[in-house]
Amino acid sequence: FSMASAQDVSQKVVNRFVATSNPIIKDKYTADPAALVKGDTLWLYAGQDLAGGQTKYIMKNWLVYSTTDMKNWTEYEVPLKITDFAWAKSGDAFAGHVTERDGKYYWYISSNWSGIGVAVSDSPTGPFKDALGKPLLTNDDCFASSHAWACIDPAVHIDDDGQAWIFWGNRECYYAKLKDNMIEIDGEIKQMKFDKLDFTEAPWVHKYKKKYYLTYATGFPEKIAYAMGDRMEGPYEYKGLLNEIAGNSNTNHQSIVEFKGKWYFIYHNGAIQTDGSSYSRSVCIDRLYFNKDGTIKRIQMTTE
Ligand code: FUB
Repeated sequence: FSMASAQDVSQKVVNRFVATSNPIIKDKYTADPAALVKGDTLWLYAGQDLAGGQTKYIMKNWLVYSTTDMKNWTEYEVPLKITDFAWAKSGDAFAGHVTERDGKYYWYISSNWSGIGVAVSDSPTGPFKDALGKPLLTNDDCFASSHAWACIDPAVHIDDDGQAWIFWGNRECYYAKLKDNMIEIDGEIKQMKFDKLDFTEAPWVHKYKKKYYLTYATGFPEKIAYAMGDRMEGPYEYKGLLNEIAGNSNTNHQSIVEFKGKWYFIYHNGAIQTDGSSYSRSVCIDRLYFNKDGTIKRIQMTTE
């Protein structure tokens, strides 16, 4: 168990700010949040939207922030860039997810057409280095893939028995086990299927009171839906929507974590007044509440 906290990291701090309203980051556009809770710190990883009013993605960097109270935030120097992956360098810094095992931090990333990669660091702030020099997963690993973008949006969940699982996909949802070294797929790649899985992208798995929750973006413009199961591999039962189209953004990408006894729904919208849009998004945080039967209440998207 690593106790790395905001105080003992080596990467340079580039900014400190107080966030009392949504979007929490206002000096840059940030998208595809993925949070990691370690000890008393919540680490927030996101892609940076550089489009500035243009109507296409321009995403070259991933960013890292930390907080111990969900109000005071620290931003560190850029920990990872698309150019750190030689095989993906002309792509964009699409959604990723950072997880920790045995004191090492693994950042699973995607790029729009090159595949899913993994970078590793001894610190939650990086610097991160491409662990493989090639993709961990490509479109060829997505056997049902009928289009070029199936291989994006990785999310990893280490189960209570220590087994790590990776989920990913666009239009088709895939999953596999990871080996203990976290940088190799273990065994078969499978496709997630169930009755009402109208899956667009952005899978995320969390666990609450022994139940597994698979959340994902559905439709387009996207809303976030969720399904519940008793095992990581399902079967999952569709339970409904969690949020609506997130202000002015076609995409909607969630990260769900428990921090200091409270559950949070972290996502992005396009709400910054001047030129917030589908390509200039902003990370927001709202509370997530469970009902007594384990279902999740609709998220109230707030400006607070
Ligand atoms: O940010 C680029 C892509 O848009 C992500 O990979 C998707 O989840 C969507 O948010």
